[in-house]
Amino acid sequence: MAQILDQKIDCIEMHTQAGACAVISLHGGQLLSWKPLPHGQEQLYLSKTAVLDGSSAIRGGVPILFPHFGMQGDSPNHGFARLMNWRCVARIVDENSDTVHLELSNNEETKVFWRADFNLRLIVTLFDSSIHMHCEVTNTGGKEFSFSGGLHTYLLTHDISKTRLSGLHKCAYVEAGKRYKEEQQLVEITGETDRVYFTDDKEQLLQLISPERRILIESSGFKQTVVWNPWIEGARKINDMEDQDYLKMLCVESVLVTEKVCLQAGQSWGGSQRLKYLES
Ligand code: TA6
Repeated sequence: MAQILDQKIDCIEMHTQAGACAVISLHGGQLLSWKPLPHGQEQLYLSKTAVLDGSSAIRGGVPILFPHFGMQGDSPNHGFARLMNWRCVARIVDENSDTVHLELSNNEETKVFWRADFNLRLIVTLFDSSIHMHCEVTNTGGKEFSFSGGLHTYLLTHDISKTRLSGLHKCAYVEAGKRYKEEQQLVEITGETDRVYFTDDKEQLLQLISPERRILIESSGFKQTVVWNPWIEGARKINDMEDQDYLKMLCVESVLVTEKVCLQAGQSWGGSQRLKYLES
């Protein structure tokens, strides 16, 4: 277990034998860094002003949103999972990969926000040029419950004006309460963007394309993909993000937003996101 950046949060450093690495924080069960081969360059945005002392959600990496996406009653925005301490329950290292299993289950702190008995397991597997994040939710109590949420992945880019997202052409989306169909083959981000794409029945994979590289984004189980960039005005309003950082990030989130998943006692659900590094 390592402490990063002289901060108070405990992190697990992951490695493959060939040299890919990743860092995952127990606070929030949150991937903070991913450096795939062949170049070992950082692929995730993590704000320089992110709060890394465990007192709030961490701005960047891959926050886990659970048990709801966005606001719900008095519960924190995007749920409490990204505010809680998770535990590491397994570590499996082999010649090609490094896998960490983290868990969060109901406790006195979660009961303040949500009465359900649950277990949320995050399995992160690091390969040389890809990383796989799998979430498994189990109803461990006697009553059914419903949840939403997902993986709020912050991808790093050197210049948003030269960054494109492929794989969304003709896909229906909702933004600011209105429905649209994506007209662009390659989606450009030219202003504040906060869209829920209905990617469930799409066969094509998404790709973040930038001059320095491409990232393949593959989801399963999650019915929607949120694409978010706050742009300059939005970034100014976010305390833990520098004003110009909207130029360096794009969130491509594998999520459940519009419908909740209902689990009966004893039932489980799984969803995953896989990121793969490709040369441009
Ligand atoms: O997923 C997009 C979004 O819901 C945006 O509307 C934006 O507010 C963002 O998440 C960040 O939320 P946060 O609570 O982390 O500031």
